[in-house]
Amino acid sequence: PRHTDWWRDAVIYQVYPRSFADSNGDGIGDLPGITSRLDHLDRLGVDAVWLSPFYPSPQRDGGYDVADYRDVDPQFGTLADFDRLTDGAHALGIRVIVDLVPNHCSSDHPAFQAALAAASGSPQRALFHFRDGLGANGELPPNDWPCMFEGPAWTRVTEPDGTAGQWYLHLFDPSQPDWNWDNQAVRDDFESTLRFWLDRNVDGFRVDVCDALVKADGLPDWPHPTHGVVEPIDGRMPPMWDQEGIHDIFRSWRRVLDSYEGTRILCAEAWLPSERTARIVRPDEMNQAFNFAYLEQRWDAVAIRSTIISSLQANDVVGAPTTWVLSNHDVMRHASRFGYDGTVALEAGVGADDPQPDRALGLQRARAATAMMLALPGSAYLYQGEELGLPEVTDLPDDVRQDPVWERSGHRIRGRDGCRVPLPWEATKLSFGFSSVSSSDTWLPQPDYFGPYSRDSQNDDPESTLCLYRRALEIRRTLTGPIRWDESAADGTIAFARGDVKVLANVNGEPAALPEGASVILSSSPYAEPGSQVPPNTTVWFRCEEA
Ligand code: TEU
Ligand code: CA
Repeated sequence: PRHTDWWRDAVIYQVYPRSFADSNGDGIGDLPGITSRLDHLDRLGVDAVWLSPFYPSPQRDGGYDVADYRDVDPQFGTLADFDRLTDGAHALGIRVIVDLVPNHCSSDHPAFQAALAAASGSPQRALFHFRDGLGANGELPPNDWPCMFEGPAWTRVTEPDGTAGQWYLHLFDPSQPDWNWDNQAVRDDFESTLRFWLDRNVDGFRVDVCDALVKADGLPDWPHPTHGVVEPIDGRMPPMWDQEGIHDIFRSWRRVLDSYEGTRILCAEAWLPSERTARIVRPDEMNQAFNFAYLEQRWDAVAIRSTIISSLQANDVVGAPTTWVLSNHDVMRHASRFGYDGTVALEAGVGADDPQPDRALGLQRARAATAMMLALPGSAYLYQGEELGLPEVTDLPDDVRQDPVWERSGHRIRGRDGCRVPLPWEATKLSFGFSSVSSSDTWLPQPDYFGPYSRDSQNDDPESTLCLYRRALEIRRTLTGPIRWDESAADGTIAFARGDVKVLANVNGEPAALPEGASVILSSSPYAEPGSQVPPNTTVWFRCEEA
């Protein structure tokens, strides 16, 4: 049903195009592959699909290094393929959201190539952050900012005359130069990009690192760590994150989206504390922001409950509901994250010689965490493969890994490839139906143990993770109204109601009894007869007969 507030309670499914489905046998997923598998999303029951970047790109950062914002990379297909995908999704009532990457482009982008070829001080260089270096010969970077991946946030260029020259700013990989958003030409160009995709009927944009667009005047030093929580230190915000100027940009985008028919949305991707992302979620700015607080939570009832409460309150400030997310293409899949006791570094990337997660425990907790998330008010983001209970692939050989995240503060980390391995569809086919090539020839190899996780193996098994997701999404549509907390919940459990559906999540408590007369309508773990107790690591939804 078309309603203007569709996004408020939408379930939005993230497709990572390289790894969803391959239509032409090159081992790389593509847009026609996605179109051919839309029935899966339809049967799952999602409201929208968000496509990670499919634009022309040298793929140094999985397509988050865009060389042309208004086209499709030939390895993913054509603009006509994009239109067929969008039309096919819309015909099924599934909305389409694309990824906007406005903080940086690829160093292959013609504008950056032109900047390299132009002189210091030229209008071409003014589209980016070029500066002279410090030191007697300009041999030192212009400030002390680190890049998010490895080393300093500055790279020195060789000038057209062959001499060592200026430096350019990149908060991410050196192949991702940051745009200068103080430059009106940059703003105008992105407005054209928005219109280009809106004209092609997209329903919205997920906006990559949107909190980084504006940098503090003069690019001042910042001798503090920039990873983790972004908050003021000595009364100053970090000069590269969440500067006041970002709101003007978002307001200008809002006006563009609102000039189109229907409700088109903006979702902020920013790793900020929820009270700061709430400042972006406004009627005249973005509809949503990823609420990463739930994703970052460790498996503990007290911590999870207080995260839910503070997330709901943070967004109350502007009257928009929050979002929930447990996995994406940047973090260890939650079926593995929860397989460790204690906390685990989210994005570290695990290798074969590191401590391994307990796969069964991780999956059980992941199912419980998802069942809790899908009962909460607001919108939920799913990442492809989580509906299959896919674990992180921790045994990828180092020589096939492609993610540029590799070394940080002196220790080697293996990057984010483990959550980006191509999906298994049919257990008995080559590459489990992902492609017509074998599992060792897909762009990242699939492990043998993917077979039982494949879509067809789970299709008709009522206990499967896939069937749990389908059922949760179906019942979720009937859940309305705010949360009513049950304050009498036993230690280690979380209990609340939405309308006449009650939810009991036994996180880390003792086996817990359901009230007399409860009838279970959904259970994250195989759940025995009425009257038996709900074990830890399990979420159940139930109804009670009216007294
Ligand atoms: O990620 C933004 C981000 O904040 C990064 O820190 C990211 O979380 C990563 O895990 C760092 O190790 C977005 C995209 O989702 C990511 O895939 C890109 O690499 C990044 O922007 C740069 O475009
Ligand atoms: Ca392909």
